[in-house]
Amino acid sequence: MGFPEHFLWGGATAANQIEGAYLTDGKGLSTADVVTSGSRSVPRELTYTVQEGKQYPSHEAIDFYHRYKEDIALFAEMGFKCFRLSINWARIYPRGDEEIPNEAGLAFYEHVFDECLKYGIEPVVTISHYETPLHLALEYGGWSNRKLIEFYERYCATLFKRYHNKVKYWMTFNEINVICFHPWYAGGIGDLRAKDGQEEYQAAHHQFIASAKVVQLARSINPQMQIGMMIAYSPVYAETCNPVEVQMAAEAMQRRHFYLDVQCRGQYPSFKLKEFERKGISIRMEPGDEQILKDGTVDFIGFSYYASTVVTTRQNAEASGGNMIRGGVKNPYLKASEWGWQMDPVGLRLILNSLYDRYQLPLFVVENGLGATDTIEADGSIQDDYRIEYIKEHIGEMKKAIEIDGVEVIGYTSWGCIDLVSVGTGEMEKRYGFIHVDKDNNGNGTLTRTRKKSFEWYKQVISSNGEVL
Ligand code: BGP
Repeated sequence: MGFPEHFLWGGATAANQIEGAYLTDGKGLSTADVVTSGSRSVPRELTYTVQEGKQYPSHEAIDFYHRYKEDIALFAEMGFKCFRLSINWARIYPRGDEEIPNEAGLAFYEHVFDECLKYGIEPVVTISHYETPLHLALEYGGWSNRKLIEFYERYCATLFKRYHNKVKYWMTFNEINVICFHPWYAGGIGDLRAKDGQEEYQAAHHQFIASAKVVQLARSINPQMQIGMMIAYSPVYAETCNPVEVQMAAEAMQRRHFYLDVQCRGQYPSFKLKEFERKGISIRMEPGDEQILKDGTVDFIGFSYYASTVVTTRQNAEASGGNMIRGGVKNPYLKASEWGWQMDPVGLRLILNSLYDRYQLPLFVVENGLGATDTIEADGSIQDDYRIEYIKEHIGEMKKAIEIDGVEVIGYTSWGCIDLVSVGTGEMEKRYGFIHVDKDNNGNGTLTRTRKKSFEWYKQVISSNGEVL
């Protein structure tokens, strides 16, 4: 009973939110390097230079690039079984379209993986997490251009050949469904170029093909490797039992299922094809694409889960707050985070069940956690009981999904296990970590790492394999 014996407990990060060293050792600029923090604006023109000042994520981030040994040692102290990180494409192929990879970039990740493996920590790698080499965005229009498939395949071939004995779990694109909300982050497509869905869905198609092709590629290089998809997934509730609202909620879920259906079942679902027809969207496919999708379905589903959403037919209903992919109205049964994300542990059990019912694939909770402002007490400690409570409740519901419902969950990685730069705010003070990093929104601070109260708590969760919460 309880969690499976080899359950992958750990934490999650993304390269552009932790590494810093944004031009070190031959790294090229990525799309993430040129977003300005504060206004959260993405470049409006397709020609620009990096401005001095506040950049998202700050070009230094938490300097994981130079401090990874210290950080991984802290993860090991907590007993991590795995560590989710991403590879910054522009470290490996600085422009994205060259043929020879940058050896210094490859060596960096090799050292990071070796450091993890030294402690028995399994690296879990996101191949593309909200960054594309900037050159591919400027010269090719990002993922709206089919050429990117070829560049991505080359990048993946390089990674798989180099790391196949060190990395078993891979995910092809972070939150693939975000391409329609934030085409710059998720697809390297400038905001002004994408408006009506045509370009975003075309870009999504290219990512689907790229993902399916590299699933096959990975199998040919080392069949032990497990390639997953990754989606931002959460329940959408109807505000009342009015069937019209229930239908609205179902449609919102279909918008999520589209990505899952293509990547897990290997074909476009009928409801999406009908929607494309109605909206006059036509996806350019090449001969063979349908077969590629069929042959390249994923081995597991990774997903992020933070909060749930409520939809209503009421006009002028009070909005819930939320972020780029959430929205909707207030749920009177739930508390919200400082950023208006409506915390819903039971929602995690619900979606674990609905995903498993629908796809019968192993599930991996690769992001979950509470972004909060932490206070440093006079004695230097951080008493983050609110974070403990959030994670405890979510793990508790995940446990029910496993124990009571029989859902196959292979792991849980808490988002931002060490404080990092937030995507939504571009700043440091929305913190998720078990480990505090001394750096403020203005980039001041010593970058010193300190254990929060939640550090000891998570350590006992892992050592008891989820029995002591
Ligand atoms: C997800 C992203 C992460 C992460 C997280 C929290 O959408 O995959 O990169 O940042 O959200 O969001 P935020 O940083 O806005 O709190």
